[in-house]
Amino acid sequence: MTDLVLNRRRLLTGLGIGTSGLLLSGCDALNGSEGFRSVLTGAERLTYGSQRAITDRNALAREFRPNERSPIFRANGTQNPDVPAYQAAAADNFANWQLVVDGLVAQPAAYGLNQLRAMPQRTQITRHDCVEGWSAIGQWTGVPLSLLLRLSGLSDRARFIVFHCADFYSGAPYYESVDLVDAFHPQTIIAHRLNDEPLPVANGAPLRLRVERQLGYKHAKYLQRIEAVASLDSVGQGNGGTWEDLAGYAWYAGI
Ligand SMILES: Nc1nc2c(c(=O)[nH]1)N[C@H]1C(S)=C(S)[C@@H](COP(=O)(O)O)O[C@H]1N2
Ligand SMILES: [Mo]
Repeated sequence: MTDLVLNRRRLLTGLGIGTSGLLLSGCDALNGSEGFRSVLTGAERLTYGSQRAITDRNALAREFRPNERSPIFRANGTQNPDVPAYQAAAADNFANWQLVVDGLVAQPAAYGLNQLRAMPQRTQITRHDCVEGWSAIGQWTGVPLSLLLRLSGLSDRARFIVFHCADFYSGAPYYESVDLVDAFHPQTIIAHRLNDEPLPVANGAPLRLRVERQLGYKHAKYLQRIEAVASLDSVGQGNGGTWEDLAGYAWYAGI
């Protein structure tokens, strides 16, 4: 079982904060050399180009004020999974619900809701856009997915994160997936609260993904398992998600 203590040093190391100071030392001495400066300028141009490509995907989705929230956050797709194990868990107020993190990680883990609630949280008020032509603004609170992936030690062979849900569509469990840019995006959270209340069953209780730069169908509800994989080929029918498999929806549904 994973060591759940959020040891400060481990967190900082995991977040890559510990070593950044090193980058600044020695610059002044080297700046005097013409050769070095032109190398630096070229490198800067390269970095700027790739930086822009990355920054676009990392840009934050717009966040709203509390008074801009929709009076009712509409529910769509499955609104109460017709699955005995889920119904039993709901009757028990999800007291024994477990979120598994496994696949290409050093330390697979399973977290109960209390453990997730005790971790660092992020709250954001965002607009959800469904392809069926409706939107709603809601306030979501949850654990950054990046934190869970770092706690489990994501392998450098991992390329995608798959979300496995408790409900079924056409005989198969609902699932979705994102790449690592979205997995580590600061607004990508495993949400357990909507508008300051525990997540309602209709909206994905007890846990659902928020991936704010993408359309509604990517926001997997009723989360049971988060799996790191190198390829999506052997997951579901191989297109990265339930609606991608069943209806040819785009896997990357950026907004
Ligand atoms: N497990 C699961 N996740 C799901 C769905 C679903 O049917 N099952 N529907 C998707 C679609 S199409 C949308 S628009 C949103 C709806 O989220 P909401 O019910 O909170 O509005 O959940 C998405 N995630
Ligand atoms: Mo949707």
